Amino acid sequence: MSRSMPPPPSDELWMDSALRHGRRGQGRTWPNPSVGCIIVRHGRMVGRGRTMPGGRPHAEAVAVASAGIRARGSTAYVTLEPCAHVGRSGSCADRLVEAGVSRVVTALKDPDQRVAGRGHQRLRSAGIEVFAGCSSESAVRDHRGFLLKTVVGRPMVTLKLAMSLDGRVACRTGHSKWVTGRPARRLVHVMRSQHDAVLVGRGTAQADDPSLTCRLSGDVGAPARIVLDTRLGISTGCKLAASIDDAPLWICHGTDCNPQAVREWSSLGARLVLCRHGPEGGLDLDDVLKKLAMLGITRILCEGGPRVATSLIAKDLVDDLVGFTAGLVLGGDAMPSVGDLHCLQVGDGHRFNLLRVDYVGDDTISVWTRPLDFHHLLP
Ligand code: AOF
Ligand code: ZN
Repeated sequence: MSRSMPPPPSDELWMDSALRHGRRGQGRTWPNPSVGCIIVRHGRMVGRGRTMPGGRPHAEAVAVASAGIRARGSTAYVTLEPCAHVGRSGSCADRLVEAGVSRVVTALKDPDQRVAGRGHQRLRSAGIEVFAGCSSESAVRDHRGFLLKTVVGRPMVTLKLAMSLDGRVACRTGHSKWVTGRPARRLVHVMRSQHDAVLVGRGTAQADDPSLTCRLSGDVGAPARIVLDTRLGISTGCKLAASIDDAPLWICHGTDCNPQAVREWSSLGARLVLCRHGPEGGLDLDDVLKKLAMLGITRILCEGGPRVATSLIAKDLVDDLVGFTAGLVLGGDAMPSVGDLHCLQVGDGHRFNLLRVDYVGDDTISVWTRPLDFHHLLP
């Protein structure tokens, strides 16, 4: 990919629309990225598409179909390099060529080995003008889960902490209902719908007995619920089991678990994922994330508890940190949102960059992120 001139400003505006449209599919397209595509002719949008649930059809196929003959002589804005491999229904680069598109603007190169520059090449060799690298920073952010899964072999992890002003998630008795208010809790359901899976440790699954389903009206996905339970000791009488028809339930466990529990959970319909043990006896989180990526998961929302949060942060596995903070003080004897990290100096802490802050009802939300280097995917 080469960049000769900066893109005209309208390219960035159209690409932002494509990114916004693609983002609306997040949480439902795994193992594929949620790509957005906008087709523009004579300054007007004539077609639009995004990756469909389950990952197919791809965005370009949907957009080209909606544009029909108006795609001739148009510019297509795609948030990821169009695929070049003949998958379940032909390559997107071929679709754009056949539709008569005359210019293609993309945000990023696709690191998938089957694509990796071949999509751009296919378009160029058909005489189409290609500009790659428009709004690439936003695209890296939107496709972060897919990029991490493909390049690093683990999903993106968003850690949600709902805490008091002094960073506590529950009283020392374990009582936690409710630290944050209803609007904040509702926003968590929206966040769930934007992830492929929601993850909790066994402690939280047992203490809170959550169902972790996505209770929103309208056309929303049903992210998989994942519990980390080394010994598979969680009771089959929990709400996660009772709601197994509403959303998939996966349990990551170790080698040392009761065969009776394996049989019971399997017959209930849970997917059991065997993972390696870490040095401290619990599950090795690197291995857990690797196994989940191999199963196609690209975006995980971790909802606690403190033990999982601590291990994820300690291992630098948190990509986005979302803090909901209530105007409540619970005191030093209450449960901290994150456990011991053994920092001796402030510099040993794990620093995140602020993306945005907002009010949610009587609480605040702050979204923090860690920089990610995907230079090789940029022009
Ligand atoms: C596109 N447009 O909307 C998406 C793309 O298994 P397949 O055949 O569906 O291909 C999946 C790969 O296609 C995926 O790994 C990624 O490289 C690309 N995703 N490409 O042109 C899309 N979702
Ligand atoms: Zn494609």
